[in-house]
Amino acid sequence: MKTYLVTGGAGFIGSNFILYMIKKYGDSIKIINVDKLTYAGNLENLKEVEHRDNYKFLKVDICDKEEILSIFNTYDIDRVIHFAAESHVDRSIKNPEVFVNTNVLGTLNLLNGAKQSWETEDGYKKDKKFVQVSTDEVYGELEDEVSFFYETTPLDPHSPYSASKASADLLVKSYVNTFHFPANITRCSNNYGPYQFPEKLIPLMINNGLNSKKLPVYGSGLNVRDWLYVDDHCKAIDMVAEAGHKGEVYNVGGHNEKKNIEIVTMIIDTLLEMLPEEDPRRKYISHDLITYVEDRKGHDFRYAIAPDKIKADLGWEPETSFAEGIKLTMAWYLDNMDWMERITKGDYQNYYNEMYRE
Ligand code: NAD
Ligand code: TDX
Repeated sequence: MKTYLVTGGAGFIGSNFILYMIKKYGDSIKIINVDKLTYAGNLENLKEVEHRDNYKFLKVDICDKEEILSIFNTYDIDRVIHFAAESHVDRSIKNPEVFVNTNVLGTLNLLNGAKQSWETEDGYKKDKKFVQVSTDEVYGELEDEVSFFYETTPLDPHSPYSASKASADLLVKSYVNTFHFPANITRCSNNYGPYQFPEKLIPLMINNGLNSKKLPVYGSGLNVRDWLYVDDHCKAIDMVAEAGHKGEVYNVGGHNEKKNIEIVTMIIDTLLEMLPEEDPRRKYISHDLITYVEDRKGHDFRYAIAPDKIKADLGWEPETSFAEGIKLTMAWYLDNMDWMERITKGDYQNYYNEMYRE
């Protein structure tokens, strides 16, 4: 039975990954979820699995070196799937320090924990793998409408967030080069789906729309992101963990570029399509809610991933069309408004008021 150490498993992608893996492998794997439960971590996402014997949650900060070492000494970990991070670009512009601590030093602690527990006299124990879940933002931005990020594109991070992720990637790469450490790096484009915290574009717009609040579009609204349904991403990570060639980087993208304004417009139209005629919220939902606001500092123009290598090497391709994925996502939020209400109380409300000056 393989044991997975999933870091950041209470966050958006991490919790989707744990649910995906338990659905796929049932009792034949064990999952240890290590999460500090920052504002972005929510154990409610994992209600479905929390009572299982093959799932365990540990409230641990990955910056705590001793705790991380002790986890590796206690459990025989086969796979590290490293999601834990500070993940929001706007927050990194306001407060970069926590991004360096968690994203860089936290990653170093995990690398050291895995290395010391996997090392043997002549290499590493068999079938061990560390997957660093990174981002396309480490490549910087595409200034035109036609080119793509490849694994060979030079790293050129622009925000404190992407600089911290690029630093972590370079540490992983250095462990591969120096110590032949068994790792892969995945770099994916913008994810969307259930359980995403409403500081990110899609859930923020859904939440605001349903509460007849303004829809704040940064700058011109013409910036482009390449959207990937979260389950497709989870599948890619599983495939990389199992079959990724040691030391390789894999880009994971949705072949699905959209301008931000297209996304916001589509959300309004889909809300109107999905809400029943008698729903009182319909009255307030319209394109008039769209409000252009001050641009993000250093706002990257366009991200677009070429996922050719992961297709050629591992046979992975995105399976969910955007039309299908956005409907699944919006249906989930409509069915889980109580989830949204609970997490938008408290800290998030303070952040929102400061960010959008309400
Ligand atoms: P998220 O912010 O929703 O979740 C992050 C999780 O990490 C939370 O549960 C939080 O409590 C936990 N965490 C934060 N600091 C920690 C610490 N010091 N110790 C232990 N746990 C800590 O993030 P997400 O959107 O799920 O992203 C997961 C990973 O995927 C990140 O590494 C991110 O860089 C990467 N990524 C995300 C996207 C995206 O579109 N969301 C795209 C590309 C890459
Ligand atoms: O209120 C908003 N208005 C707006 O116009 C917000 C929150 C965002 N935007 C724009 C900025 C971006 O061009 O929407 C686009 C998407 O923004 P985010 O959801 O903040 O995502 P992004 O900055 O692209 O980063 C995401 O993808 C890469 C994740 O947050 C990262 O963790 C991941 O690495």
